[in-house]
Amino acid sequence: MATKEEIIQKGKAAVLDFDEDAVKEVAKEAIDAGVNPAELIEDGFTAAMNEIGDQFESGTLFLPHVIAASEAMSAGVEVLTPELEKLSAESKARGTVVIGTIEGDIHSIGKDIVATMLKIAGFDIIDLGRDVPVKDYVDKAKEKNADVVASSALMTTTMITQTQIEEQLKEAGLRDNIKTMVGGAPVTQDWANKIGADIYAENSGDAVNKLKALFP
Ligand code: HCB
Repeated sequence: MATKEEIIQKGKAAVLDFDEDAVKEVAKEAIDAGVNPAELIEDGFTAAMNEIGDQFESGTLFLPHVIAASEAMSAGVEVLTPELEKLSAESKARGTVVIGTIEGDIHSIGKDIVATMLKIAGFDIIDLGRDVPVKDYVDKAKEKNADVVASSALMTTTMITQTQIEEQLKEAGLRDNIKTMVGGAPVTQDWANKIGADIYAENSGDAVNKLKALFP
C-alpha cells in the first residue's frame, strides 16, 4: 500500500495533470488508507493549485488550464467532503460564522475549504457563496446573530473591498459584537491590521485554530 506521502504527492501530480478522474481516484485511495483528508487537500491539491497559479502568472499556462486544474481539485474535494463531515459530528458546538468570497471575486475553492474545516470544528456555517455584496454579509450577520464574519479575496483588486465590511458592520452597530476574519492568497497579517480585521488566517488550519481559540 502507498504511504501517506506518496498518496499526497500523487494527488498533487493529478491536479497538475488536470486529471479529474485521477484526482478522484487518489481521494478514494486516501480514504481507504486512512490519510487525513485535510492533509491531502492542503499539502497535495492546494500545493498544486499554487504551482498552477505561478505558471499562469509567468505565462506558461493559460486560463483553460487554471479552470481544468480547479475543476479537478474540486472533484477531489467533493469525494473527500463526506469523510470530512463525519468528523464534524464529534465536535462541540461553537459560534456562527458568515462566510463568503468578496464582491467582484469568483474564486471559491479556498473559501469552500475554510468553510468545510470550520464546520468540522463545530461552527455553524452560513456560506453566502462568491461575488458577495458587502451588504449581504452585514444583513446575514444581523439576521443570524453571527459571531464571525469571514471574507475571502483572491485578487489585489478585490481585497480592498474587505475594508467596507469593517465600515458597514460599524455603521450597522454590529462591529463590537462580531469578530471579522480575512484571508485569501494576497491577504496578509499587515492588511488585516491596516483595515482593522480581528483575524488573519493564512490557511484553513490557521482559521480553525484562531477561531477555536476565540470560541473554545
Ligand atoms: Co484566478 N487568479 N482568476 N482563477 N486563480 C489568481 C488568484 C491569480 C493570483 C493568478 C495569477 O495571476 N498569478 C490572479 C489574481 C491577480 C491579482 O491579484 N490581481 C487571478 C486572476 C487574474 C483571475 C482572473 C481575473 C483571470 C481572467 O479572467 N483573466 C479571473 C477572476 C475573475 C473574477 O474573480 N472576477 C480568474 C478566474 C479563475 C478561475 C475561475 C479559473 C479559478 C477559480 C475557480 C474557483 O475558485 N471556483 C482561478 C484559480 C483557481 C486561480 C489560482 C490559480 C488558484 C486559487 C486557488 O483556488 N487556490 C490563483 C493563483 C493563486 O492563488 N496562487 C489565481 C487554492 C486555494 C485552496 O487556496 O489561497 O484560495 P486559497 O485559499 C486558502 C487560503 O488563502 C485561506 O485558506 C484557504 C485554504 O487553505 N483562505 C482564507 C482563503 N479564503 C479565506 C478566507 C478567510 O476568512 C480565511 C482564510
